[in-house]
Amino acid sequence: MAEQHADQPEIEAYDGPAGGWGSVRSLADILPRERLGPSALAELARQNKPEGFACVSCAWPKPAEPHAAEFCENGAKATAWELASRRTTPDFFREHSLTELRGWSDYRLEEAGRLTHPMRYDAATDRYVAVEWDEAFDAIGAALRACDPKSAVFYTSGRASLETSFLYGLAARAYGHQNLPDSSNMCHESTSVGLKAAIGVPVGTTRPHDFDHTDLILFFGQNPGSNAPRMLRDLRACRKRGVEIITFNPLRERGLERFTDPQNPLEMATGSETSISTQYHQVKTGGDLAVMTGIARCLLEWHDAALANGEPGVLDTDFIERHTHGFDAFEAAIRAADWTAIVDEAGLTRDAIEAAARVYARSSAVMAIYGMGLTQHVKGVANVRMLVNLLLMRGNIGKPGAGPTPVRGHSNVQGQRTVGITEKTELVPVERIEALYGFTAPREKGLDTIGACRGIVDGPVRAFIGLGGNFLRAVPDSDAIEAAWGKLDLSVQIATKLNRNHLFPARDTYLLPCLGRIERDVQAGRAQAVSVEDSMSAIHGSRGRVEPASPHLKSETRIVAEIARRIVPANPRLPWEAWTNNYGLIRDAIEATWPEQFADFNARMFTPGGFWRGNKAAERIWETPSGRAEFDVPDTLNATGFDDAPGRFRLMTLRSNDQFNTTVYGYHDRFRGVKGTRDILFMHPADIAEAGLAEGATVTLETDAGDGVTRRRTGLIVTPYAIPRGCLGAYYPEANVLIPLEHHAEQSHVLAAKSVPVRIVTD
Ligand SMILES: Nc1nc2c(c(=O)[nH]1)N[C@H]1C(S)=C(S)[C@@H](COP(=O)(O)OP(=O)(O)OC[C@H]3O[C@@H](n4cnc5c(=O)[nH]c(N)nc54)[C@H](O)[C@@H]3O)O[C@H]1N2
Ligand SMILES: Nc1nc2c(c(=O)[nH]1)N[C@H]1C(S)=C(S)[C@@H](COP(=O)(O)OP(=O)(O)OC[C@H]3O[C@@H](n4cnc5c(=O)[nH]c(N)nc54)[C@H](O)[C@@H]3O)O[C@H]1N2
Ligand SMILES: [Mo]
Repeated sequence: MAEQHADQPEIEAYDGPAGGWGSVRSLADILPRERLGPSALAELARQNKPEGFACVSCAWPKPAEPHAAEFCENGAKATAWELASRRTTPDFFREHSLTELRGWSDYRLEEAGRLTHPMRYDAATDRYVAVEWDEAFDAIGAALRACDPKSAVFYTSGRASLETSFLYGLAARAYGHQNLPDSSNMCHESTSVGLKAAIGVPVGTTRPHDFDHTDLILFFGQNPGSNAPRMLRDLRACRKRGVEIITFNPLRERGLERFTDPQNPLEMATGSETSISTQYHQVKTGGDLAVMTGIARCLLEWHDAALANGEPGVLDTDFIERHTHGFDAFEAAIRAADWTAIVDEAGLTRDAIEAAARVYARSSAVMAIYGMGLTQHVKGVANVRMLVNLLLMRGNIGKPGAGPTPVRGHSNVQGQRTVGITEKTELVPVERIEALYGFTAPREKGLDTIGACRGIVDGPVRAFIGLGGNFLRAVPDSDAIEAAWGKLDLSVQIATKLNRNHLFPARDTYLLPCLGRIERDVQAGRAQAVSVEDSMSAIHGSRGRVEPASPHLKSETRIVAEIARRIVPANPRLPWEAWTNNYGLIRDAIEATWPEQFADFNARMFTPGGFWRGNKAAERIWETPSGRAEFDVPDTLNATGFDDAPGRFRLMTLRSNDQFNTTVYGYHDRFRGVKGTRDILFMHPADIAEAGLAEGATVTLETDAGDGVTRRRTGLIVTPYAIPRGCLGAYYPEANVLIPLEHHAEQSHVLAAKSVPVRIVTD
């Protein structure tokens, strides 16, 4: 295991608000850390502007009328990370073998700077050596042609543009597979599966203006202060209008408590804060099904009582009759649920659940915002469906100010799914693709992330292409997958900075450096723009203007096309070269493939605020088998997928405020008061005492999955924290070694990263 410490650990509660001066100070640290001068600030000002670039960090919608500086602390960190002045050159690789680099931390690897040259792994010296682009492409093409297409995996991390993603999916299918896992498989796939089954669309139904019409926000398992900070302004505006925000989260996340807008001079000068949540419920990890069952139960009981008193009911019976299916079975199951079990599984009192239900029962337009706290559980899909059940009970979908609002992760993760990055045939217009592009597309379901991992361990997967990301570090059972990587015939990583995945060679191994989204992308003498889709289905153009980090970089689109033309038989309807010379032609192809959603794509791509590609459920048109929105009957109150047992804890893996997924920007999780280390175990003080541990002691966690495999993470510092009893927290990705590959969500296969059964073993 690589070293992870920066300096001396310091743990001290932070009492500032989210945003505020803390975020300004944190910003002031970033530029020198990446050795950037003030000119970087000019770039920051172009972030999320109509003619600027779409932030490379999160997918939160970019407004039509942006603020002077439409970015947040963490968006700025992401920009600075890409603008970094250091370079990881061929000299760097001459100095360091892969064996040595495997001992470096994630932080140190990426801190080495932007990759500058295409590299090939040389086993004799255990080093990457520079290679010419054409030589690399030819060798990759030959290796792929030599293997069965079904044994190749083309992974995508959610950052690549719509244009690149479309070509990548097309290349895979024309070559002969749809093994197209993407980071969404580890993220909101529970949403894509759950919402599709419930309301016929795989995405949320709300839009930015819904914040102006809502009167209650139910907030489940998402941490906006760190992971979507621009949302805090929407939440603040809602609070100023008196909108209630009811939060369910095992941790008291600062962004959901209080916020000072760092871009509001008056608030900054006076230190005024807006309190965000009007009710804050520290639900047990995996307790949301119980909470939502309790709320539903209250609504049914109050509905009965209201009708008995001759008052209007609490349920929207008209909506339920006209628009839904399956209510009777749902109602029977909820009425049969036992309050003692609900309270026990939720870890909240009945009064607390009733208090939330009371506000829900009197609100007329309700948004339900959620993130990984719901999706990354064995019952992740059931969580999403239960949230929809609650909304359906009161007709809270398809009207202003109401609807499910999943907060997507990567800046284009939702869009990649829209343009064909999926292993599921039914999610792409296969026949239209065949007719337009003149090849026979595979019909057999491809591999998702879990399937790809199994295939790497068991052997049928022979080749892996990573279009961005850090697959090896992001997946569960990361030690086991690392150990199996060497069995591959081919590993190709398209990346901007060095990460741990790049340090595990296959028989043939290539590291291909690409342009970032902020950089100028010139093809055939013309500057190109790309596009991305945000969390609320709006498509935005993005134009990079910065001088590329190295003259040897190629765009992701060009790299994908160069590989494609070497593995797909020549075909005039697949004009890889013409597409790469003019991305506008790729957008025409996207429009031809999905005409309804992408009409006039080129003309509309720079619409302020993006153009909306539409959403049937938002119009109350339900594209489900029954033609109605579907109620779902949960089969349990416990989302973890395992029973409690003496000594067994529920471990959640968490992001700090100083990282983007596996990219560690630094060692300061400001809001949680942790500095200098990521080797932390958050634990309730009474659990610490009961286990006979002392604050600051180091312990080992061992997975308690009963599958005969030993999985351990050592050296975690016991840290008293306001977390429910029986629950623990540790940082992702360092804790991924503890998550069994088969501990994933039913149906969606999202790793159950928020509830891993573990035991504490003293070091
Ligand atoms: N700066 C920054 N921005 C990011 C990212 C980043 O790493 N850094 N990552 C991006 C990506 S890819 C994604 S997917 C999103 C992730 O954004 P989030 O969805 O916020 O993901 P997490 O940080 O994993 O945190 C999930 C939250 O759920 C809570 N939680 C854990 N278990 C439960 C539970 O059982 N029930 C409930 N109700 N809550 C629970 C945790 O306490 C935490 O507040 O952010 C995106 N934006
Ligand atoms: N335990 C645990 N595991 C998790 C999660 C969790 O909450 N807990 N969250 C899951 C989630 S939500 C996600 S989305 C996945 C994330 O999984 P990934 O998307 O695979 O991982 P990232 O860390 O976002 O990828 C970072 C790398 O992307 C490359 N990169 C950055 N920008 C670019 C670019 O513009 N182009 C290219 N080609 N490469 C670029 C850099 O080399 C960088 O090292 O992890 C999942 N794993
Ligand atoms: Mo994600």
